[in-house]
Amino acid sequence: MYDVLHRFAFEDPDGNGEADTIAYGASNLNMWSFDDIFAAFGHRFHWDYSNLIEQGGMLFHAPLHPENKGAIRFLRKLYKDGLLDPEFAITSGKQERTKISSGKVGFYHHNWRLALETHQVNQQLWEKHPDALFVPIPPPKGPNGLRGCYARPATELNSRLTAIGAKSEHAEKAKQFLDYTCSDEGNMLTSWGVEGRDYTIENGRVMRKPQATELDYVTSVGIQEFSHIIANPDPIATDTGPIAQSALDIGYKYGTKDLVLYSIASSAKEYEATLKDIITENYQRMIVEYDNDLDTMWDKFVDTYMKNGGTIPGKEKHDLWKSKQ
Ligand SMILES: [Ca+2]
Repeated sequence: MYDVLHRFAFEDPDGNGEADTIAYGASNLNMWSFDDIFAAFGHRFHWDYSNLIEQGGMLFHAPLHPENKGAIRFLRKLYKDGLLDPEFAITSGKQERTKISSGKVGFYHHNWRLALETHQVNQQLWEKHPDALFVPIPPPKGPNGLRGCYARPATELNSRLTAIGAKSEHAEKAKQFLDYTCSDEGNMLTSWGVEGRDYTIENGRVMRKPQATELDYVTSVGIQEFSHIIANPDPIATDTGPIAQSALDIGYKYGTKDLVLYSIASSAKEYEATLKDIITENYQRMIVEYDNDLDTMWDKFVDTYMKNGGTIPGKEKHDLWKSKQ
């Protein structure tokens, strides 16, 4: 991975004669941009601050796991060597996306479960670089062969479930309707909207009209709703279909399945916003201030975390988990 990033940064992939490609695009949206890197060093979960890792019958707060230091060391090296966006700590998710869509980013981490959203990145990319394409790749392998990514089954997309009531008078019609949404025509309609109004097809690619990318509009006309409920793994009958499918395949193959507890402790609201800020700030510092001793910074981070209520939501979740064993 390092070598590929190095080539992105220094071998002028867009051929404009300047070393102006950001090898690894990232944002300040917590540590989300580095999810796969942490997984490669043993951090097995989606970067959600409420996640806990089981070890020896005890639950650990994932961000406190010392194995994360391996990932931080790697990210420090990327940052120091000019392979990580030097502005990542002050770049919002939206700004990151603008950089990616402009064709100035070689690699970034995103949730390909949301293939329709990711398609927007490619669509914007094609405006300047018609031959360019972001494609999903398996998560990188760490020094001990570990790798993983966050993935929920396609049937759990957005955690929704569709059911027909046992006493429904129109069960057969409801079934027909669900069947329709799974057909090619129904898929196109529920995924993209009405052709001409919401999208056009150019060179076999779906090009969404600007309004069809706005959440309010999409919600008001019902686009994307049924495709998410049905969670057809191949919702798009264009060249984005195989991309979405390969992303799902990667999710199935490498997705971590050992999530211990995903519920929010009742104390979470009180403490977790502060804790989240502490994690983000300290992790960013540990990457950016690469000349400072990592162990010292790490200990200071753990100390600050604990002093600000770090043990409380963890204990509550631990007790809840134990009660269910
Ligand atoms: Ca260049």
